[in-house]
Amino acid sequence: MPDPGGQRIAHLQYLLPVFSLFPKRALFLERVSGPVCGGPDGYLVWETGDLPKGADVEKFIISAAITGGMTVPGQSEAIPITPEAIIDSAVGAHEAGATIVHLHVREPETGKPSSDIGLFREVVSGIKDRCDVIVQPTTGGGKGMTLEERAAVLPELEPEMATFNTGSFNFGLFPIAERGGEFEEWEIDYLEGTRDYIFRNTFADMEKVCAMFREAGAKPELEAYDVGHLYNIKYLLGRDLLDTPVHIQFVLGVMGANAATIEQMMHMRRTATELFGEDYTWSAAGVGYPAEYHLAAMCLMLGGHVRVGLEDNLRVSSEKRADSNAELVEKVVALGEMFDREPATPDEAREAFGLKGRAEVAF
Ligand code: KMH
Ligand code: ZN
Repeated sequence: MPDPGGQRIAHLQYLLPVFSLFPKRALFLERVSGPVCGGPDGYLVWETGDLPKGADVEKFIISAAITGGMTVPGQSEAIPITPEAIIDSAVGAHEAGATIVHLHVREPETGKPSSDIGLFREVVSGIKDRCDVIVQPTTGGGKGMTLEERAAVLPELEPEMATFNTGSFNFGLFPIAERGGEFEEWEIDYLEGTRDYIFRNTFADMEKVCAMFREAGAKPELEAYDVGHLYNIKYLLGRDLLDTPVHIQFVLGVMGANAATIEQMMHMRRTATELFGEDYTWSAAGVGYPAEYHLAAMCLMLGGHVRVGLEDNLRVSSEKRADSNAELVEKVVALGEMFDREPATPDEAREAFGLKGRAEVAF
């Protein structure tokens, strides 16, 4: 038994839930002299019983990024292309636990990323007819689309949420073509073309899009790919162009922006907290494998939300390519269980984010 007079160091359940073998119970570190078993040198880990009231970690919101706008179909047969396939994949992801589905559309014949509002309308209304998942179209679009094309989903669909990209940067996918594979000619051109591609989101662009979000009554998910983008968000808040609390997603691992490492993720999170205090919600999207799940595990430990999906990552393990978005969601649900966190329902997320509700959208 630990010495009752010893110094209690920390509630480890809050800080390092991965260490807890006793879910819903509290572990404490006790400072002792000399080497001890069961804890770091000089500390004894002991269990004290039920967690203090209110110590349960909140539910987590899973966003499933279904198809993407910067990848090409030749990268994986699992990437859904037609409106029917995108709808089925989104509904399947929701059934597996996704709270939000993040959506792009593709030309049904070729699989090329598209900004066709008719395709968007078909997809979002097809999903809405089948389930109550939060439908979140992109305003990032794909290579070569104008800002007007990318942002047209806001006035046209008036969604509950949409993505908002918070800075310009190089977006390089050309190494995928260099690695070789079974690609159509247009796919190689598309990927190769990113050698000279800037994903443009200037201050003027962002100011315009902020106004469009307010007009549409949509909540932006603020995509921050690098630490400077957090300062751009601060600027927009300072001009009263965004409503609080903001929801920020750290997107790490794009070639041309910040890396999907534990250190950079912590740097982004720490910087965001310095800039915004506790007055924001957040999630992370790791691009590639295993980045997607490394970042998801960090989000789960640190109280954030998560994003997975074929837009960002094509593997479910180092041995196996993903067959579906649902499979990627299932893995993050299982990861959540290990951290005593369960997925939020769409209505719970609506409440947490203060969304207007699915009755208020224009589709
Ligand atoms: N393609 C991802 C790296 C958006 O669609 O607006 C980021 C993204 C942004 O999903
Ligand atoms: Zn996207």
